[in-house]
Amino acid sequence: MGTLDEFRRLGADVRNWGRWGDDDELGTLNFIDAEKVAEAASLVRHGRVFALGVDFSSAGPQGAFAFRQNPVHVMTVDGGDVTTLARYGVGWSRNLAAHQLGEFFTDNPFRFNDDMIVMPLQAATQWDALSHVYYDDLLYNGFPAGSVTSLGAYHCGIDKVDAKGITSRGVLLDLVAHRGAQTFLEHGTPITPDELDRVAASQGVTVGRGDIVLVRTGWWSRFLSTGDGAELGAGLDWSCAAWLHDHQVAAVAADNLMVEDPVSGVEGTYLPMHMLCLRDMGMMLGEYWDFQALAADCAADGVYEFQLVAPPLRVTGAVGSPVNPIAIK
Ligand code: UVW
Repeated sequence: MGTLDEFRRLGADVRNWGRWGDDDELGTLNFIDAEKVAEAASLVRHGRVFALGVDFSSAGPQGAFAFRQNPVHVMTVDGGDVTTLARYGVGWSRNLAAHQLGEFFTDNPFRFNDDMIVMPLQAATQWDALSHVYYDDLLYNGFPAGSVTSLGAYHCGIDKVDAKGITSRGVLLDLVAHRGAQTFLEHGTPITPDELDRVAASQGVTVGRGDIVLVRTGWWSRFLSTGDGAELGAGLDWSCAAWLHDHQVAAVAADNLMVEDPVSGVEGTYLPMHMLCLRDMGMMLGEYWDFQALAADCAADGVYEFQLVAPPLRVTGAVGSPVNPIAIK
């Protein structure tokens, strides 16, 4: 178990503030340059596409924390409206929506359905923006934490990374296969930097500058079989922040709820790797990704690298974003 002093020392070691300028809000996505994007595209050899996003639905993994709910999806115009509104809508002047829909649906064959979704941006497959987590009242690159207001994140919002795509070479590290786990990595068995090296070596893949590393813990497969979104499983030990820093990784994503191990490896704080990655390094975290089909394909052909395309939504000032990432081989 590390101490808060050790945590702060590692924070100082991996801190990228000023590395790409005092006004930088991209963080380690800066490692992805034009050559890297072209290299990633050259990894597409067969045209096999793997969607890495999970369902956005009421059956999602939220519920354990009162501050996060599963998506609420409601229809705002549907076939049930047609008959009634075509007959009574026009002239229903005190209900403007009914009146307008009545005009659409009267005396012509045109019909349509509309819907809306209400959800925490962190509910399902997502990117954490750099403004998601902080400590000592400072965000990445020293921006004040108070710059995230009720109006959104003025600094380090998800909209700030739009220019990066996000696309790069993706590398899957399959911890489930490496450990020979039944479904997922058992709680209390955090993933160490040495183990990441061993997995990469056994898969015959290297991790380098600008890569987006995908860590398979099996948590999502487990959730699909149990429906228990509160089950903890295992994730990256906080010391993996140094490994990600040393390898000049652009971003890291996992198939679990928090990428890092749910048991804090630092006495006196929660989620130390979140703080080191998002706030000190400027490295985005992806959570609730689904690697099942991709992992099966990688095991079959022995190729663990691919083009990854994972653009967040341009939600102005948001501290995270839903994403439907695509891996292409
Ligand atoms: C927090 O860090 C609070 O949440 P998440 O694991 O979704 O990033």
